[in-house]
Amino acid sequence: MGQSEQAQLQQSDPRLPPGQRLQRGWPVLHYGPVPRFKPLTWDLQVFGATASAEKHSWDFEGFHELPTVTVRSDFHCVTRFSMLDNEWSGVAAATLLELVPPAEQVSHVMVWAEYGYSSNLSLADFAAAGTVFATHHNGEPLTVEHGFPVRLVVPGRYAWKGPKWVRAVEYMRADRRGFWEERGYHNRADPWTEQRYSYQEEPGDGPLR
Ligand SMILES: Nc1nc2c(c(=O)[nH]1)N[C@H]1C(S)=C(S)[C@@H](COP(=O)(O)O)O[C@H]1N2
Ligand SMILES: [Mo]
Repeated sequence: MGQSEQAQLQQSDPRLPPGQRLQRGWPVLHYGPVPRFKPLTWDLQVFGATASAEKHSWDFEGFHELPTVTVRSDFHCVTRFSMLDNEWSGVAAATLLELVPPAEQVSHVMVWAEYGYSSNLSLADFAAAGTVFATHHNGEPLTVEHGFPVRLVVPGRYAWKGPKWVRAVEYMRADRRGFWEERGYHNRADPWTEQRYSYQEEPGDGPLR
């Protein structure tokens, strides 16, 4: 099979959203430096509009005692590369919601990472079955470049919605833009309808900028 035929086949894979192509290997892509992991001070916090009005945090050991899941999903970067059928293991976002219930009015979350990177999600996207705080990819611990010790994975959204080096989840009573959402990227980020840029947003897709 020639290379162009192979490319044709790949482009016609029904798992590939419009405008995306398959990527061999796993590129490293992020803004800013790779943070150094500090085991003694690392924690993962849940704060903001919790039902108890208290914030909650796990240290590194505590987080690794939480129940884990393994999920398979496809990964789509807005720069147009996709990787299909990734196996992610870690703690389901739904588990965090059970352990630290949000207040009734919570509609969105902001997921925070080292150095202030952030991304906002609807509560529905966050609670979705495939949304996971991943510690492993295809059975291997995450490397530091790919987000060790924990990154979020949100299937069904462009990959910038999944912060690497996650440190906190903020429960919110209203939507607010995260790092890329403030810088010209679409608030909803659905790859199937190519919600790439904020100029494509319709009324109701996100808060005013
Ligand atoms: N903390 C942080 N997380 C991030 C980013 C970033 O700049 N900082 N970039 C996002 C983008 S745009 C993509 S495509 C994926 C890339 O993940 P990878 O480097 O593991 O392929 O990480 C996402 N998570
Ligand atoms: Mo990306």
